[in-house]
Formats: sequence, C-alpha cells, structure tokens
Amino acid sequence: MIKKILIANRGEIALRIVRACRELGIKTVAVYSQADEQSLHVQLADESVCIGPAPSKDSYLRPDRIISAAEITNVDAIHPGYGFLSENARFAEQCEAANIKFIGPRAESIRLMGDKAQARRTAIAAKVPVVPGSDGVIESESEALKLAKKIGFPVIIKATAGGGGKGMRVVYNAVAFAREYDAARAEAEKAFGNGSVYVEKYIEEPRHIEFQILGDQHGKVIHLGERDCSIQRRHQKLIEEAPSPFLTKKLREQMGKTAVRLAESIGFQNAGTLEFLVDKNGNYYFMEMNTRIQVEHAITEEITDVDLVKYQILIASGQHLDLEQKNIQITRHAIECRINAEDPSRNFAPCPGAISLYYAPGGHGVRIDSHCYSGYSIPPNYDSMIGKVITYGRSREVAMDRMYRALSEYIVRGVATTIPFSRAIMRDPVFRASGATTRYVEEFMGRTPKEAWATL
Ligand code: MV4
Repeated sequence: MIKKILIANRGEIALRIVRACRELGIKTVAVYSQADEQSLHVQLADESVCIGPAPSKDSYLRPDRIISAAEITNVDAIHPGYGFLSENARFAEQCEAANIKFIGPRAESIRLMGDKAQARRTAIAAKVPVVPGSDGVIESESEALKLAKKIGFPVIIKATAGGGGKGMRVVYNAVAFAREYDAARAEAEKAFGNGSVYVEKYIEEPRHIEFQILGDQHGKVIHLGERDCSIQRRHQKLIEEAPSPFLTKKLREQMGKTAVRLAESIGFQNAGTLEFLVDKNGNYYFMEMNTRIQVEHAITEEITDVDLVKYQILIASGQHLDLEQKNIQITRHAIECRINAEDPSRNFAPCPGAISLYYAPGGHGVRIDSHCYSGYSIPPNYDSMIGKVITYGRSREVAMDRMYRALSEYIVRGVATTIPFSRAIMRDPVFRASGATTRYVEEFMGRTPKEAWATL
C-alpha cells in the first residue's frame, strides 16, 4: 500500500493531489522552488522540501533533486501532476530504479506516445482511424512533396517530437511547400533538438475532442466519455466542456470503443487521454495520446462522479479497477473556464504580480480548483493560471448560465485576468448554439470589441 506521496508539481494541481491523498489517508510531501515559498501547496502538505531556485529547469524539472527529496522523506510514490516531468519516460524509470512508484503509465508507454509518428503507427496497427498521411518520418523534401500531392492539398507538416503547435505548418499548394517544409524542420530542430517531420491531410475547422481513459495493472481499460476542447488560442485551451455538444450517442460509443482499443493494444496503465480531431461530417481521426492527468480532468469528474486522481493512486498501488464501463453514466453537463493572469485586450499578455484581493465564487454546481488567495503573488517563472472555474448542472444551458453567474462574482484584484473574456463567451450566441470549432476564439475576438463584452 502507498502511505506517503511526493507531489512533483506546484499550483492548483499540487493542491488537487493533496486533496485526493487526504481522502485516502495518505501523507503528502510538497516540493517547491524558492519562488514558491508562499504557495498553498507548501502550506497544505504534511511536509515540504525546497528543491532549488525559481527557474523550472533548476527545480521542478530536476529529476535528481526530486528523487533526493523523495528519498529523504521516505515516500512510496511520486505523483508528477501535469507539465514538468509528467511525460518524461526517463524520470519514470529513475523513480522505479530508486524503488519509488511513479504514479502514471509505464515508461515504455510514455516513450511510445511521446513520439507522434510512432503513436500514429500504433494507432494504425490497432485499426484506429488516423488522418491520411505519411507512414512515418519523411526523409526528404521531394518525398514529402510527392506525398502531399498524393493526399491532396491542404496538408499539414508536423514535428515528430511536437506538441503545442510548434514545428507545425499548413500548406495550401505545391509552390509554398518547399519554404514551409524548411521552416517546419528549422522550428522543430530549435524547439525539440529534433528536426524530423511528417505530413498529414489538413482537416479544416475541426473540433478537438478527447476521451478520458483509465487502465489498471491487470489489463482492464475503461473510458469516461469525452471532453470538447475546441475553444483554444494558440494551442492554449481556454474553455472545455463535457460531454461534447457535437457528438451523437452513436459517435460517442464508437469513439469510446476506439479509444479503449488503442489503450488496450499498448497495455496502457493509469490515466490517459486520447485526442481526436472530428470534422464537420463526423469523421474522427486519432491525433495523439497524453499519458498524464490533464488540466481539464475535473469536468470529467463532475459528469461521471469518478475521482480520477484517486484512481491514479489506487491503480499505481496495484488495485483492480472497480468500475465497469456499463456503470459509467453521464447525467450532467460541465464546463471549465481556465482563468489566467493575462490581459485579453493586450493580446493575452501574461500579467504576473500580486493579487491584492481574491474572492472565489461558490454555491450550487460550482467547483473552484485554485491555489490563489488574497496577498498571493503570481511568480513570472511558470504558467499564468490563477485557477479553474468548473460549473455543472443537468443541462448545457444550466452549466453556461451558472458559469456566467460564477464568473460575475469572482473577484481578482491587482492583476488583469481572462474572467471578462470567458464571461462574454458564456453569453455569445455562437458558443451557446454549440458552434465552436478550433477557429472560434479568433473569430470571436474579430467580431466582439472588448467594450461589448460586459453588455452581452
Ligand atoms: C491538425 C489540424 C488539422 N489537420 N492535424 C494542433 C496541435 C496538435 N495537437 C494538433 N493540431 C492540429 N492538427 C490535421 N491533420 C489542426 C490542428 C489544430 C488544432 C487542433 C486542436 C485544437 C486547436 C487547433 C488549432 C489549430 C490547429
């Protein structure tokens, strides 16, 4: 049994993990950088260890320091949260080598899914639909162009080591191809130290729909429905909801089965997410798999009443998954708005600094996952998320109206936030009619001046 866990993360997810541990009767150890001495996760954990100076590369990204902290405090397991070392296969191996459980998938699964071209091949082998494209890495520009002509323009060039849209280029015709191919390679080389790319048919205005899965160490895999994450800006998700207003019951069942089949085919253990693009005709294509708990996991928890972080811990301790697919019922609708210290009217520029006054909303159907409080200072070294507002209810309409109400009572003074932006979207007729594709934010900003937000 796991008795004590080190949380290799910060911010709201560190708190989220402390909460799951408390309910399971497990002791917690927080690690923190010098910039995070005042953080709530340090206050709320049973013990804490400083692991270095503010920059992530000298603290939260240092496997050696984290494992030393784990050894000193004698923990049984490490929970990596999201970001930082959560999808670092080497770190997972180092934990196991130090006889500390890594709360996540086996290193082999992390490595496999971390390579996008290999993930694609694995999907094809499991008869999971993928976007038409290359079978693996492309070695030369002429080979790439030949393939682009075969699958038909527009095409998208992607970095094998990619993620977050880096090293990605959309190409509309053969004339532009050479330039974009070189640009994608150079960008990938710079960002990941790996310039290899592959080519796919470009799906225009898709929806981003992802399935949550849980797999135990005994071969059982279930899914917990989908999340619609189409509302993004520059590959940063801003608003997510579950279930997707776009999926039919039939499509949901089909995609869920597909997600489980792919996870089973690699013997996947713990919590994971399979991302799909869905086109306007309801064709779906596997994109990539995230082998960690995600920021937006809470909306799945609220529609299924399954505590995903608790299950991550129970699975890592070797327990059999006591959930059956047929008992996973979705009876509610949930929406999440990520609230960032960013100024939407200044191109979403980050605004770190001191929060002079903080008051979080509450009431029926509202969940706040945040590490902030009055007097807390947001360090400039990490992401700018202040917290997540999750609202839920018996219909999408109720969840949207509740979100509008909750955002109206959220007080964050001292820094600019995305609260007014998210609030305006809750009243936007296009969003309310569930018409959001991945181009939505750009389109919304183009037709809605900031002065109009408060009057929507
Ligand atoms: C695509 C695509 C269209 N066609 N692939 C963006 C990040 C990475 N996870 C995959 N991405 C895309 N891949 C094909 N073949 C469009 C995107 C895309 C996107 C996907 C999900 C959410 C927002 C997006 C915004 C721009 C592009």
